[in-house]
Amino acid sequence: MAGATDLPIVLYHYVHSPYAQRMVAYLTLRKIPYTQCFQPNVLPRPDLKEKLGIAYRRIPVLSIGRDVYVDTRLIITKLEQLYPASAAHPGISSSTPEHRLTEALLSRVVTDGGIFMRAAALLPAELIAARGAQFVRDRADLAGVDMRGKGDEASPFSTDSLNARRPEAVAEIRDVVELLETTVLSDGRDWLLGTAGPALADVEMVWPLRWTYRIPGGLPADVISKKLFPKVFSWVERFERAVEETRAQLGEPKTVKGDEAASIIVGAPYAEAEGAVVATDPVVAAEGLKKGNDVKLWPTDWGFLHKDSGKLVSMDKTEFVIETGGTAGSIRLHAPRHGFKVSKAGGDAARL
Ligand SMILES: N[C@@H](CCC(=O)N[C@@H](CS)C(=O)NCC(=O)O)C(=O)O
Repeated sequence: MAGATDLPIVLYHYVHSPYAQRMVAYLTLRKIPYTQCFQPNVLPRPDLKEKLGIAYRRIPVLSIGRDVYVDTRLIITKLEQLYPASAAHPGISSSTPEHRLTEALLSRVVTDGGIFMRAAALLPAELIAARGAQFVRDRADLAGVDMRGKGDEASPFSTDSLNARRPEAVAEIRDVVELLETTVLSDGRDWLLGTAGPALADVEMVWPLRWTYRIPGGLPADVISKKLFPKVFSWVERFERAVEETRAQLGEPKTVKGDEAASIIVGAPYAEAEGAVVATDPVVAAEGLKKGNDVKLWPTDWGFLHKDSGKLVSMDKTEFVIETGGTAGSIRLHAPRHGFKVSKAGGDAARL
């Protein structure tokens, strides 16, 4: 097995994805080289589904060697382990236990606590409508709404539905912005934890706000603006500049098409040794799971209509790993325990 830092990394993403922007910011600040493979912002994504057999329908997806990882929370955790701080790859995570807790809580609360969902609900309905019916229906699929036989208005991304959610979203995002303005940033510091440069806590908190700043008409200026919250807005702009400056030093990542991306992945060695299915794990014990079982794997929040199939390679307290594959060859697919489920294939795979 090669050292992880010798292995190729491929990032599948699209530029307007806020989760992908979070990943790009992390990879840039850590100076971790990667190749990118752009994906459409709606299904189908044959580069993932057909070539690699990955049914997971969300973005980003990142490979390290022949291991492929989904969900930015797992991806960042893996990169922290496989690329420890060095002169070539500056560390941005904290060393004190309090700060490590803050990073972890921010990572959880921004996704699980609904901050991202509220930020997404700030997308003006006209902007979504302008993307067309295919987008509106695709996002209904993402939310798990069966649109068969239904009109576009049944989508949670229809104009009426978006307009109805917006006022609540404005109130919630204002609340988060005010919290930052009046607590950590109130003393005039540059970065959330008082570090000399942007740190993991900044990466974990800034991305939904940074994304909404760029959406034309996203923030109502009378409620959330630079005038009302100067410290938060300056912090977001500072972060933007830090990422841009580092990217300018590094140069743009190489972009490849799906065929090349898939052959880079299946042609590489695995980044990680094969793990075990931990017999004492409560879910392993309850479901009678064993290494080599045919299983289904899916996220439980959004995108759960698309389940991955493969052989269970390992399952421990942090992740599920299955072996799957497509026309390009086989890969190991990793998903975090948190927010995902596995079930024996042929069982009641649809339950959440
Ligand atoms: N928990 C996932 C969420 C990823 C996610 O929801 N990404 C959005 C794009 S920002 C997505 O996949 N949207 C639907 C799509 O692009 O198909 C993560 O941390 O990576």
